Amino acid sequence: IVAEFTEKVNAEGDLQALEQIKAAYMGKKGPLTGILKNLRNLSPEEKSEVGQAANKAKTAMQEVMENRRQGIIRAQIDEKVASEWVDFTLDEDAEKIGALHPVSQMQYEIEDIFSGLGFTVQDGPHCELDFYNFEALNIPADHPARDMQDTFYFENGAILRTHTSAIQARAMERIKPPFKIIGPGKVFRVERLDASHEAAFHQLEGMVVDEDISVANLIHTMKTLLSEIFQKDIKVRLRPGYFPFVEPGFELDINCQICNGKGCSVCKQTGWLELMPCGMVHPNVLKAGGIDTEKFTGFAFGLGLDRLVMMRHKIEDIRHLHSGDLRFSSQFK
Ligand code: FA5
Repeated sequence: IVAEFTEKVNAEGDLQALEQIKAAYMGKKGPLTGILKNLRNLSPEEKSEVGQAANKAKTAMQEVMENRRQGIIRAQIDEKVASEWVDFTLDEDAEKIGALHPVSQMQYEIEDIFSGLGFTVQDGPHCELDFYNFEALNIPADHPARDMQDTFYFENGAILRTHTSAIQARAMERIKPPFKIIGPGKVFRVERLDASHEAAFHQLEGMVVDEDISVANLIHTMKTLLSEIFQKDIKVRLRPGYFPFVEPGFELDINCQICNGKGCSVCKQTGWLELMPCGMVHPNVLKAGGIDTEKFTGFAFGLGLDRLVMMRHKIEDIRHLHSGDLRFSSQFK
C-alpha cells in the first residue's frame, strides 16, 4: 500500500488532487483504516504485529504526503518568483525613469504663464471637421491651405486639423465673451520634411475677446509671455502678415538678443527671428462664433511650440524632436 501510495503521490502536481489521493488511501474507506478496523478479529500476537506495521505505514504515508505537499507549494512559489521577479537594487533602472518631452515641458510652462494671466486652457480633437478648421475661420473654399497637398483628408471628408486655430473656433461655441483662452495641441500638415518642417508638430493658440481690445493689448501680452519664457526683456516687432482669420494680421519677430545673434542662421542675416503669427480677430470669425462684433473685439496668435523648443535648446533639426531616439530625449530631464 505504501509503495503504491508513494508512487501516486509523487506523480501528482496539484494540491487538490493530492488531497483526493490522501482521502482514498488514508480516509474512512481507505485500505489502511480497513486493516486497523479488522484488528479486533485477530489473535493478540497478530494484533500487535499488524497494528505496528499499520501504524508504521500510516506514519510513512503521512511523511510522503507532507513532503509532496511542500514540494508542490515550493514549486508554485518558485514559478511565481521567476515570472514576477523585480530587482529593486538594480541601479540601471533608476536611470531609465522617464521625463517630460521638451515640447511638453514648454507647453506646460506656457500654460502656467497664461493661467497666471487669467487665461483658461481649451482643447479640441485632432480629427476635425472642415467647418472648425477652415469655414468658421473665414478661410474660403478656394484657399490654398485646403488643398490636398497641405491637408490630410479622411475618406469621409473629415480632416486632421492643420492648426490650433480650430480650437478657438470650437471654444467660441462653448464660452461667451469676455474671455481669455489658450489652446495647445498637435497639428498635422502634408509637408516636405526638412530641418524646420515636420508633418506632425505642436502649436499653442491664444485668443482674447473683450470690449476695447487693441493691438497694444496684443503686443503687451506677447512681450509678457516672451520675457517669462526667456527670462529677460525681449524686444519684438510686428510686420504685416496675411491670415484670413485676422485683420490686420502680423508676423511677430523677436530680437536676436536671445541668441546674441549667434544662435541661428536667420539671426546672422537680419537680427530678427520670425516667431509668431498673430492679429486682430476678423469680424467674420467672431460672427461665426456668435459674438456681437459691435461690442467686442479680440486678438489671436498661434505659437509654434517645436520651433520655440529648438530656439531654447539650440536644436538644429526639428526631426530630432520626435525621432524617439533616447540619446536625444534623455538630454532634457
Ligand atoms: C497658423 O497656423 C495660424 N493658425 C496662426 C495664427 C493664429 C495666426 C491666430 C493668426 C492668429 P502658420 O501656418 O504660420 O500659422 O503656423 C504657425 C507656426 O507653426 C509657425 O510660426 C511655426 O512656428 C509653426 N509651424 C508651421 N508649420 C510647421 C511645420 N511644418 N513644422 C513645424 N512647425 C511649423
